[in-house]
Amino acid sequence: MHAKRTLDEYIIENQNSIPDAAGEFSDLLRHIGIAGKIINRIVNKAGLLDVFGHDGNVNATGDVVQKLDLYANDLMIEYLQNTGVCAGVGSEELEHYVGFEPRHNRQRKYVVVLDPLDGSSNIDVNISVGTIFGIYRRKSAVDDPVDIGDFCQKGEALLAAGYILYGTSTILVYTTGNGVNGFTYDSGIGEFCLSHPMLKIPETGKTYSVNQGYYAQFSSEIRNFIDACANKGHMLRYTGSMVADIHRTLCKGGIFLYPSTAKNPNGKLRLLYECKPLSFVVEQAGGSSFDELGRRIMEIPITELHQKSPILIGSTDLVNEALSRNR
Ligand code: P6P
Repeated sequence: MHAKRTLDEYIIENQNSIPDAAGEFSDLLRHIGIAGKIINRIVNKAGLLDVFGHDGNVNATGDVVQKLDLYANDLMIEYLQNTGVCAGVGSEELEHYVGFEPRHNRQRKYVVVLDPLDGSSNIDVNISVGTIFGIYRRKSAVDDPVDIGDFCQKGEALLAAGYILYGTSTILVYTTGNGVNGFTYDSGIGEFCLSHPMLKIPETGKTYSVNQGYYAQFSSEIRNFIDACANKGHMLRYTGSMVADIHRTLCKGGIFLYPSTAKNPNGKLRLLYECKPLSFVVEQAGGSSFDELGRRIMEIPITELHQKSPILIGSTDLVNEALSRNR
């Protein structure tokens, strides 16, 4: 019987892929995993705790804040701060980035961008939700306070990115630029175990994922592409939870689209802590990710923390077909 390969073992075995990591980078990934296990426990019991519903506020980008959003946000921040190597966090739940004081006499070399609980409005109805994270090396000096320039970096500068999907099972998927691996949580031993080694997205697929309710607000080119998918008999699958839709697309092939609409002329999804980390993962798995104008998501400059972008992401054949209608 083969021993299960845990996330911790995999991270340590591969930590040399990050220059001058000296174990610090591994600590960062491991702490994200630990926080994910705790969030998983709470998400799985949400119906039994007073964590359903929202706390009556809206976040920096106008989304109604669910109680669990704040819980996940505070937990992730606590664990990242405790590593001593994270200098600060840019989170969907916080209007401004948060900087950390020095800890354990370690050098705060990295910053983390985070959507602590994406799709959280689905929690009350038991639909999968997820955590999205990206790790950058800070640009400012390690002994200085972080500044906005440490966070507003292009996707190409990402050292690592991934997500934790709290679904029928809980899986942590991440890349450090050398392929994509998935680790399924085994509650029997309390560890994420390698279950999806070197994930590759199929070059094409028969599933398109878009909120059909906005069809009338899409550009004619996007509507033409959606019509072509429907006429080919492709399946429409949309959960309202980006991490779940992207994970299905990654595993089965297909395309996820959140185009610009009258309501969201720049798209709804956030470039820094949703689009770029997930684009890093999908590209590393052999897929593509662009905005409606054909700009590669990983190259789009970021000027503000909560900047939004339309996104077409998934199997390269389908993304190219969608874009060909815009050219
Ligand atoms: P809509 C969840 O709020 C989210 O940020 C993503 O997880 C999801 O893909 C999208 O918004 C859903 O938005 O407008 O279709 O409800």
